[in-house]
Amino acid sequence: MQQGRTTISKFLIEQLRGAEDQADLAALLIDVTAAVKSIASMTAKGALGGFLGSLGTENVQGETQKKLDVLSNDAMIQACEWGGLVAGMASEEMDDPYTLPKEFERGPYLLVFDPLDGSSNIDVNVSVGTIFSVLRHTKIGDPATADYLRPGVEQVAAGYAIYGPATMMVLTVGKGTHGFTLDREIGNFILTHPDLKIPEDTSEFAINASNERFWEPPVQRYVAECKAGKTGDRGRDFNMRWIASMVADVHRILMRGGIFMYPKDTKDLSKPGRLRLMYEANPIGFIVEQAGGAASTGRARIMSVPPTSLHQRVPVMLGSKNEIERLERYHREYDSGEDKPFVSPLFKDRSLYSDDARA
Ligand code: AFP
Repeated sequence: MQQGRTTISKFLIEQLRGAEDQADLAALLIDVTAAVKSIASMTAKGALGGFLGSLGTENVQGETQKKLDVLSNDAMIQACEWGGLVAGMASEEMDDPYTLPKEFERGPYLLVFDPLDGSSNIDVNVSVGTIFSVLRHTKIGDPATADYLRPGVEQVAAGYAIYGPATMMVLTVGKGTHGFTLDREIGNFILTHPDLKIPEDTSEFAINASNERFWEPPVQRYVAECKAGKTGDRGRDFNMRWIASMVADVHRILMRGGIFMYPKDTKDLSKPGRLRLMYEANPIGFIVEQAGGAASTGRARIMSVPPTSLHQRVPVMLGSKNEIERLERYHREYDSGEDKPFVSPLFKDRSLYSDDARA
């Protein structure tokens, strides 16, 4: 299809042509693009629209809700609830799944989303995004929470919008990962990045390094080697980035390679990581895998993790395939006791881990 001319609607219709069991999927994704255009308009207005600042409320994650968190959530609900394409929706901003008003027809899909990812960046005008995941719903009647708890391999579509200097959407229906840029003059997304591919190797990593002392040893080992650069085992220098909007860090990785890590840490033992499986790790994992990358918890493929709750968190490491495979090897060597005792440069000659640390 023609780069620079093909609209997202035409692209989706072509990609899904003939896929009978996905007849309505293109229509649902087009409804999602309508919500994204609305959110793009609000984020672009910033302070002029009165959209900045917090509401003084907390979401189910215990995180302060920004005005735009709730407004973006409303935009996704209003664009997708009436078309007879979804049976229900779930979101980072809603404790429980959304039951459609009784007047609306129920459809064959479940839509799960983070309406505004990176919202702590919105007040400082740094890129934020929307992440979405589509699952089939084959049961009759309104879905129960348990009906949403499907592993990432069962997603039929996933994607994100990034509200940056340009507004873009990147999505997959299982046939590669493709990028579209919003032409604000005509109000349509145009195919600009067909068949995105993540380079298998990279020298750029993204992690919130302030958590270093809380990471597991395999992650500390990996990051220490990146920081040691030419002087260490890797024999080459690495660069580091951390935008603190997952969508923005992931978009960079799709454009030029890299590895993104939000690992499990001991800062809050009740949380096995910060990122949520159903509406952050799974959809981004699908996008990354379809672009030739890998997405792992460090010990398992993210998309194979069996969900146990709607807002479940998982450790996330994703991007250039060869780096993910190295990280997984470090986790295997640590778990089996094979790796040499790791002495973090943070602790100089004192061993960070006494023998009982492995217990
Ligand atoms: P917010 O939506 O609360 O800003 O969180 C964004 C996010 O879930 C993800 O997009 C970032 O990669 C990560 O959190 C940033 O976490 P830190 O603030 O701990 O670096």
